[in-house]
Amino acid sequence: MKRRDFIKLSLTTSLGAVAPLSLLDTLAPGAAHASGNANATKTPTVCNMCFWKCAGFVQQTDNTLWKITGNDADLHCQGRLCTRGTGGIGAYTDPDRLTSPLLRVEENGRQTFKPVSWDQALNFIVERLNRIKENHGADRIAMFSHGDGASHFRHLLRAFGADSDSHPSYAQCRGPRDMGFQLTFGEGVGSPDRTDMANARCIVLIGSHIGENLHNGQVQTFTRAIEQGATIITVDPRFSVAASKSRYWLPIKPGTDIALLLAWMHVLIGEQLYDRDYVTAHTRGFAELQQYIRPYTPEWAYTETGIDPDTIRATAREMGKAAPASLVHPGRHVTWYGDDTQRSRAIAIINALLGSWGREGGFYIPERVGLPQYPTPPYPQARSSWRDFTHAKYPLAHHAVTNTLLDASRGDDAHYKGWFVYGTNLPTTMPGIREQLKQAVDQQELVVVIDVQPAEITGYADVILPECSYLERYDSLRDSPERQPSLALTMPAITPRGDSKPGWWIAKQLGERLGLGAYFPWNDYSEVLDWQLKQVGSSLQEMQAVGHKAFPRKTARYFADDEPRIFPTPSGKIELYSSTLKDNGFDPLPTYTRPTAVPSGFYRLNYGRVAAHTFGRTQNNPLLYELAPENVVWINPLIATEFKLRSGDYVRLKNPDGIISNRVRVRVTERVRPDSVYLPHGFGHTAKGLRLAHGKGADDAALMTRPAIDPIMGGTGMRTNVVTILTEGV
Ligand SMILES: Nc1nc2c(c(=O)[nH]1)N[C@H]1C(S)=C(S)[C@@H](COP(=O)(O)OP(=O)(O)OC[C@H]3O[C@@H](n4cnc5c(=O)[nH]c(N)nc54)[C@H](O)[C@@H]3O)O[C@H]1N2
Ligand SMILES: Nc1nc2c(c(=O)[nH]1)N[C@H]1C(S)=C(S)[C@@H](COP(=O)(O)OP(=O)(O)OC[C@H]3O[C@@H](n4cnc5c(=O)[nH]c(N)nc54)[C@H](O)[C@@H]3O)O[C@H]1N2
Ligand code: SF4
Ligand SMILES: [Mo]
Repeated sequence: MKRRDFIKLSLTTSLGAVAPLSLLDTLAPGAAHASGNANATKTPTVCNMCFWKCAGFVQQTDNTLWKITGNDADLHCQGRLCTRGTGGIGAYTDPDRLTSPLLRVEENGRQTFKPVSWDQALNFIVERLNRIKENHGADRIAMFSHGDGASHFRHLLRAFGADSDSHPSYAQCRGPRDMGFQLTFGEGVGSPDRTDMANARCIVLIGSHIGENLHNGQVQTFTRAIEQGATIITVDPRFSVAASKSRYWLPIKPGTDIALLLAWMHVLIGEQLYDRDYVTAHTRGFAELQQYIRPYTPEWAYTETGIDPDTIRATAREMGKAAPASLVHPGRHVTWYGDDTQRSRAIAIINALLGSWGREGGFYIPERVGLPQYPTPPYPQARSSWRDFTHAKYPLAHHAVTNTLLDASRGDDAHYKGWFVYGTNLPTTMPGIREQLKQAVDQQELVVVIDVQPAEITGYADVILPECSYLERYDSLRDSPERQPSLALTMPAITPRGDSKPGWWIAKQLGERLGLGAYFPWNDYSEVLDWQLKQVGSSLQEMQAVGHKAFPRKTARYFADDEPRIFPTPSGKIELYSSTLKDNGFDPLPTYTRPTAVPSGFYRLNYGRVAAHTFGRTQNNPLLYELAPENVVWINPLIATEFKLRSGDYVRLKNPDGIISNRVRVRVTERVRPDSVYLPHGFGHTAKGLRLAHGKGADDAALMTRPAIDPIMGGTGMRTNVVTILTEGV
């Protein structure tokens, strides 16, 4: 008998209505352009509907939220919000929200969640935390989190003596890219991605489906590049929105991008199209690279990728001609086939050959304001940390790999004894771990989930703590590394619904009950913000009026051509050849591995984003639900004919391990290759409390039972999975 049964939370409904959808049509104009309402008050906010963090204003009349608009001064959005940003009001109105702390109890032999007071919930957690500390040590608490709001709980746990926080945005998203760029340039790409697309004359997208991937400022700079006549080259097996805006679309055979990248290097070097001065001044390992890429001709790559040699040469020449205002976009979600760090290295190397790193139209040097931390006592030394588990397997990883903390939470000798989960829906976010998740949760003496809605992860909790939405709370100031340093404020526009509370309040309450009050020496988080702002010559009062404030840069945005530079790599140069990889037993130059063949009768499971939703977090938002209630699976006409399917028909997808999806509608389209199907991520919710989203569409994550793990940094490669199509009885 499991200690915990998985409980599908079920709460009580009604719907709202909303806005239109369609590259720039999906971005609504900002405050200055929008139709006005003289009585509306405007409260600054930073959109939390995804992690691009656009600054905006919440407009309201009579304590009723009216609309959210972009802040014209902010470069993340330039006054426009995307569909999800304007739909943020639904994050407040969603009737299925969590509004009370919930405690797992046993009633009549059945486990269920019971609403309890904050006192009861907090005391329960404190009692368990103290017990874990006494029996095992304070370091035995792991945290899984996504988003800035987690900072309050990281602070709490560090003060308590635990240093084991991990985010899916590393091992399930950007990790391989940041590792590939770090190894090459000594620095990662960061967020917002430091691409200077607005000034680029040639942009290559490897996958990056900008337009469906709706990172606002990025969509705008990409659009500007197109308007200014930049050459766009999109490499994608699917005819994406970005592909439709491109001069060249390269419908590559899935999983073969490294072959294409090697052939591009072959042409760039062979035809002397690379930036010789830059390469001579700043890089190390060119001779090894030149020797290495000799066999990787476009003709060789053709047999791997299906892209004809003339196109490979023509596109390499376009890239070379535009250099250094020429970039290969590093991508963002890059955990694809398990060889992802090597693919990201190949992308980084091409950018080095083009001389685009640190150059106008390539990659700018980001700068942040660098707010000081509010003074609190130093943290105690944690007896163990995430490093013990992540570095044991992946010594080069810069951040905790979620999977390594999960593994250290399983089995009779599980190291971790308690979990905090903040803002991440692990069952749908970490493919291939559902059984391990149950095992790990079973070993925990305490599982706290802090969320805004009854998502799947809440069913694994002992205690569910309802955070209020970003529209109802102060949160940390946005201080991102970017083109122009700036700060942006999140503050409450309206009183929290029900008994939901801001994260800072929850963390402070727990801190005080644990005897850690010295780490929370303020009454209200606004005091922390005011103190921080005053250190940089602003104040909370100023920010409450303007919402966003730009600061002058202290350093140059681009490299000066004649200046020697020291890169933060071991050699001080851009490392085309990576001795670090070699010393750790990996290939020092990017190697191509042919992807495993798709078995007959199966199709590669491809996935991506839809404009109206963020991951799996917005499907139950009543406004966004109206726009896109379910996903559809894209199927090539050849396959549709074989299965006698038409657009709109329902099918189920089945993977080789027998997992069968919910029924999902078909979209028959030439835009996908016949060797794959495309299923947007985030749908097919199984949590009953998400009454709108429950059962709507199919869940890609459930079908991903065979991910490929990146041996260099532990990333979860998700595109190795295959499915077959079921048409009977759906
Ligand atoms: N609307 C919306 N926008 C978002 C998000 C969201 O949830 N909703 N999430 C944000 C986040 S966190 C991230 S990380 C990004 C993710 O967005 P991206 O970084 O753009 O993600 P990718 O995986 O590069 O893009 C998916 C594309 O890769 C293509 N693809 C599949 N297999 C291959 C292959 O083998 N080779 C090549 N070259 N292409 C392939 C797919 O067909 C698809 O078009 O989006 C961000 N923007
Ligand atoms: N199968 C598959 N897996 C993927 C991806 C994929 O495309 N397919 N994409 C990967 C990528 S690129 C990323 S970045 C990750 C994203 O991974 P996650 O961020 O875990 O994705 P979500 O499903 O949006 O889960 C977010 C959770 O946070 C909660 N939440 C939302 N707002 C708040 C808030 O203000 N406070 C609190 N406390 N909670 C909040 C939501 O209710 C939800 O439970 O997923 C990765 N995993
Ligand atoms: S890109 Fe859209 S969802 Fe993301 S922060 Fe900006 S407005 Fe919000
Ligand atoms: Mo991501």
